[in-house]
Amino acid sequence: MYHQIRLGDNQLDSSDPFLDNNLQKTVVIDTDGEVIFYPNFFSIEESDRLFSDLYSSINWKQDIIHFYGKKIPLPRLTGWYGDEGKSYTYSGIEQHPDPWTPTLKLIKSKAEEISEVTFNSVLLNLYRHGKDSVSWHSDDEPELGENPIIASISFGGSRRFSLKHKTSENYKINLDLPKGSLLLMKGETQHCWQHQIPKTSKFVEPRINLTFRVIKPV
Ligand SMILES: O=C(O)CCC(=O)C(=O)O
Ligand SMILES: [Mn+2]
Repeated sequence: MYHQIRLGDNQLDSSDPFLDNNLQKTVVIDTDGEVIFYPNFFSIEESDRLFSDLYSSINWKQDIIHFYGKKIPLPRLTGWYGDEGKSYTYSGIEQHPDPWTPTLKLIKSKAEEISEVTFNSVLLNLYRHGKDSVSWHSDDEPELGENPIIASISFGGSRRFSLKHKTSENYKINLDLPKGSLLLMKGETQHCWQHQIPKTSKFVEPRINLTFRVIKPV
């Protein structure tokens, strides 16, 4: 089975007390985990302002992974911010967070209000063009605990996001993540599903993604 979620398919769930009248919500996955999509979590104006702010103020780094004796630069730039002492290993790279900035605190508090979680760190990715990507993975590092809740916010150019079930091979979902959107991944999602941002040969504007996380002592 192949699922394609289009923006026009989003349905308003007015029974959710966190939603104001303009906030749309779509349940993307409700089997073996839960993924909820809010396409217009931030307004276009606010998203453009936050994109410019983050683009110029984040301490963007080019991480390198070691693969069969070769040094391979990750196909994106990253930034890592959070509470002091919350270090985290990602793709074999130990990350030490920079301290929260006022802009990140503002975005974090909006993410926390809807997620009902206090996040202590955020990983930022900058996809400079269509050749930047993140390959199939689950956010299942031990520091994230058993069933992590991850709030993923996007600014800048829209990119395709894909989810595939780990055992039901042909169960796959594609959705585009536009500027200002929030994707909440919870429950068993990271056990049962993988996700990616594939490369594209189409022209795409630079994109910034923030994934707010709770890092636990291991
Ligand atoms: O850019 C995205 O939307 C996803 C990023 C991601 O999956 C990650 O950093 O773990
Ligand atoms: Mn991820």
